[in-house]
Amino acid sequence: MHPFYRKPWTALTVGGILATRLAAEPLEAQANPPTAAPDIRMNTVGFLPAQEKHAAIARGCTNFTVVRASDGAVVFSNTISSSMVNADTEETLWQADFSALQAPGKFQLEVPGVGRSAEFTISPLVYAEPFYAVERAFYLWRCGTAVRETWQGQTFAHAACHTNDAWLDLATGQHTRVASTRGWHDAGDFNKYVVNAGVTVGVLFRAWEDFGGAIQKVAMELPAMAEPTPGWPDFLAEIKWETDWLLTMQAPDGSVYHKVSTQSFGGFILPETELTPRYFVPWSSAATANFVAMLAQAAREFRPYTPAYADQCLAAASKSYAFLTTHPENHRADQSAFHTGAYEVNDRSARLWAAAELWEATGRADCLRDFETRCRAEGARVEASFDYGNVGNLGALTYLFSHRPGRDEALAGLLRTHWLVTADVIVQKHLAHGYGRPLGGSYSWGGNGAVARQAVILEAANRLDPHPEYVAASRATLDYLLGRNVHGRSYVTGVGFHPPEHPHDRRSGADNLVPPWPGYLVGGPNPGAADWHDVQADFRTNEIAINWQAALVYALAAALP
Ligand code: 9MR
Ligand code: ZN
Repeated sequence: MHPFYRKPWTALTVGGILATRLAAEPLEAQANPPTAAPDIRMNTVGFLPAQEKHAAIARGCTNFTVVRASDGAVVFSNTISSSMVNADTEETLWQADFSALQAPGKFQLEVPGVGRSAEFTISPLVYAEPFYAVERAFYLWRCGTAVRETWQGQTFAHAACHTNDAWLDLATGQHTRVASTRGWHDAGDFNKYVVNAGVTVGVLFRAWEDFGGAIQKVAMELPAMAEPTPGWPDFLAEIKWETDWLLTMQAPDGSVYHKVSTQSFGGFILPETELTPRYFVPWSSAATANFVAMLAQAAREFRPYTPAYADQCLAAASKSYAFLTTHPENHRADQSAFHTGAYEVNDRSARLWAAAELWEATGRADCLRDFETRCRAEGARVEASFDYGNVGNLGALTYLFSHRPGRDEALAGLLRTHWLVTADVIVQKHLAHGYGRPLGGSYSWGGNGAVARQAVILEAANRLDPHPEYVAASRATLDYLLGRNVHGRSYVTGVGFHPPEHPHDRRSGADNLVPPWPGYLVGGPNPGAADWHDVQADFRTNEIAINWQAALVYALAAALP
């Protein structure tokens, strides 16, 4: 059905890296029978005309039609192409393929003996509205200001919050407040964590670099800001809200505080009513390295709009890089006074990313050497899935697509090969999975974000070596997250069929509105393939978070016209 023969499986042994990773994959998790999911499970937002179109049907069937939503006229019919046992959910799934239907419109799938699907759209613009909602969710996460959104007839809003951030007491022992406002709340909680900002900002900037032209066509309707200066693209203005905060996280010696946080998680109240003191948390080398990478990248991306701000970002990045070179050991933050998100990770991958970004921003030979030494030491490794704790892929991308002279072309070539092999494995996992999930049967906290982040790997592979399977697998991240999954539901609030209603989000729990704040991706099934519960208390599967959200912004941006 899906020819993907370009690379032989023997390629898996390149560098010995991927073969090892595959062997180390955990066994498929135990499945829980899903409750009351519809039998027809598919992306219920819809498809681009040329996109592959698949539905998984959880009841025996032999043929199906696609009908026009307005009058029920049959526009397409086909036999069921195959049935298969999906290992991670232990279900037999019948596969409907209607990729050949390309005409724009609103449709439903109709399966004799099973039923009708929710409505879906085929249109070149089908992802513009989801992109709007999912990107605007960052604006709604802004700390230190009032925000407001009207979505599907409801207005979601809160007043300016956490305007007293933050106390230095627990970082330096000084009873002093230093301004650390702005930034985004991390997740369903209101704290601000530098390490998790790293992969978030890195992936957002990557979206801008890769799809900035398409992104700019979607008006984000952000409130007018005194700064950045008019003429900034909304997408970059949104990231600047975060970098403005990040700049406050640098200590005078160049180290970077790990986070700004209450000592314990607060209750389900609106952020402006959370008046518990918030503190700077002692520095960590992981936060410092992420800071260097983000601000070096910011300098590069912001320079065309505000050179002075770009200079400020670059100076900050350079100062913290100098600090890191004199503190080569992994230094954990002392978080003993805190019970909030730890994000305690080894700094190795962030140091590699930082070196790549500072090289790309400045051309400094010492930074290039630093990156290449680290990259070689890692065997030019490419991560098959990445998140806040392993951001090396972001450094690899900057290096791979750089136009600067001086690279070790043999190393670049090896990295490129590893990248493509990694992408090929993702394609194979996508094809072997009953819901086309590009992460196969591996589930973890925030796994939905990890699914979306596969799009970053796949789209880069497609730029390195264009191949329609990469694009198809990238779009399959959207299919899975928008309904082609064991629950037959969208995992994004306010978007698609039967989306999450009770995310672990303090704003949603505290306001008096029935629907949750819109546009947010929930963490998703974990530890089993079907272990997702649309229950507010379930922070393990039903929380929202900036790092997962940024990945979905990327996957959607890739599908904008
Ligand atoms: O995404 C994080 C996940 O990888 C960890 O296993 C989990 C427990 O430490 O924490 C997750 O991050 C949460 C953070 O600690 C606090 N804010 C909410 C985040 C999403 O659940
Ligand atoms: Zn706030």
